[in-house]
Amino acid sequence: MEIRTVPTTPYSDQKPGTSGLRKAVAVFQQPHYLENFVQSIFNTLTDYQGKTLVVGGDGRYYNRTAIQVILKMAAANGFGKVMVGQGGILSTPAVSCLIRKYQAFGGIVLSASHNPGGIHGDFGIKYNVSNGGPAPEKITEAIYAQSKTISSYRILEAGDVDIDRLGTSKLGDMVVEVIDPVTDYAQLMESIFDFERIHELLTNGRFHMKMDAMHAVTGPYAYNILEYRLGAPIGTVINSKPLEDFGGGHPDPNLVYAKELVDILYSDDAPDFGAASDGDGDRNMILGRRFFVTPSDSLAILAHYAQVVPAYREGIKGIARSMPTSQAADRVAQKLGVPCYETPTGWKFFGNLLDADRVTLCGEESFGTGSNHVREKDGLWAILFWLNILAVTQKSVAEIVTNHWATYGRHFYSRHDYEEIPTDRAEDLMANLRANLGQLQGKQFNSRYTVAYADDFSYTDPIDGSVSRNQGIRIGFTDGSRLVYRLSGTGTKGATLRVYLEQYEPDPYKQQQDAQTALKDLIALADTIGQITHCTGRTAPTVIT
Ligand code: G16
Repeated sequence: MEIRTVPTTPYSDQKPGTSGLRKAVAVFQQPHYLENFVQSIFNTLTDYQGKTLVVGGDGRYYNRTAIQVILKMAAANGFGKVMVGQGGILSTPAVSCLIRKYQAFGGIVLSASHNPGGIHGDFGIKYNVSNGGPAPEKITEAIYAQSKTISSYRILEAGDVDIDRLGTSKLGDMVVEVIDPVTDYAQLMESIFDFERIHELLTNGRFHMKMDAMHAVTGPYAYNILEYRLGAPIGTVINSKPLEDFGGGHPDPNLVYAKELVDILYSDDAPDFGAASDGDGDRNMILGRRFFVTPSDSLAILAHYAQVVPAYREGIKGIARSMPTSQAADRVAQKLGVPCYETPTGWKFFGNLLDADRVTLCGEESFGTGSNHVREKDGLWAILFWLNILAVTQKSVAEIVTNHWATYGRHFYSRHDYEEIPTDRAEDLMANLRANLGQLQGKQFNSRYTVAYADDFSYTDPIDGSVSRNQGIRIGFTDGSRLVYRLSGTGTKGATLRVYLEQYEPDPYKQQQDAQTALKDLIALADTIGQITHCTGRTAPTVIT
């Protein structure tokens, strides 16, 4: 088998976003596009010769094609071994688990996460480092720099590897091991949670749940863990077969896109518990009977109950949340006497804090929660955590959440997304906000809202001192309310403006309102300050979560 060095020319648009490079499939299908990016990754790495790489994806269209290319390029670039999930399947948290367990050099995850898939959908690729987490900014910047000057890539001239059959084969000098995608991850979950108590809950005949895998990667994991290992009734996991186009759906577990599950949980004979996860299995949505748990509240509640879970019995070291995530978790951290860190959006910012053992739990408003067990957010982990809490407390989801609000106060929270707006308009809106920050300080908008601070969030990593600027406009009010504006780093069409709204309510009698009603005045203020309608021409958001 011969190693070929193929001449190529750079593409100018290979800058990784919040989570890797995400583009329409058609973009990835351009000549050498994928190869350029993969070689750019390899060019930034040192001392990987002979070492192991983990490769897998969420099963979306182009996954299998990309894996064959990556295998041949890994062999040509000198990796010693690639571990690949059978059928090309590996969830994002499973990749993180495998890198850590087998001390691999790194991993490549093929996914555009919650973005739609299929031939007309999106594809994505991200590199994870040896701690199992997403490459930090200095590496993604280096990959981007490589992609702008690349002139050739290396690939092995060889036939395709059979990735559907478990076992080991050779590709040139490199070993390819096709592994079961689920086993190692399921064992990790078993080592964290009280499987006996969860088994009792799921088989007592009184408790009912549904888990929507949205035809994405979590299906085989959820089936194995919930139905096979924990004994939940067959049919507990719906839409469990991963499909290349996610069955035409949008594998984003929120109230809009997980409609089938939401309808079940809001029906007359709704089960007690509902959960969904996204394309690559790292996000989660938690529902009770006719009850939605915001991801921000979920993080705070997991932190409050952490000690019911065997792995966290000794208590947690600290919590980290992304800046736009509500401050509900901060209150729990304060009560527990542990630190709470505020990081920019993107799971990669949690890696250093987890490695340094400063935090145990992390979470984001974007339906992501996780812990120090891996270095990615983890959808099924969050679902098992909730089941563990429900099994131990024997309370309903609604009781748990409303008790939490009564104890700590409620952080009313919502995110309004304006999708596919022209990029120049979105950038103008942000530029105007930035330009006006100085004038906002101290300004009063009505009897309730006086600006306490207004800034463009900047983060200095407490471990390595690296600084990340321009991470979103924060406007905080004297009553503790907040407005945050930022542009998404994961969209692939135009720009997506995200407006995050948060308001604190300590009075239990006022906590039962619907969030949109409670936030009504703040929503209006977001338009006044951000000039959203004026700049975008939109009078309403595309998605409200
Ligand atoms: C990714 C990141 C998350 C981030 C989310 C939304 O999630 O890993 O940290 O919160 O995108 O980012 P943005 O607001 O920039 O669109 P995923 O699940 O898409 O990989």
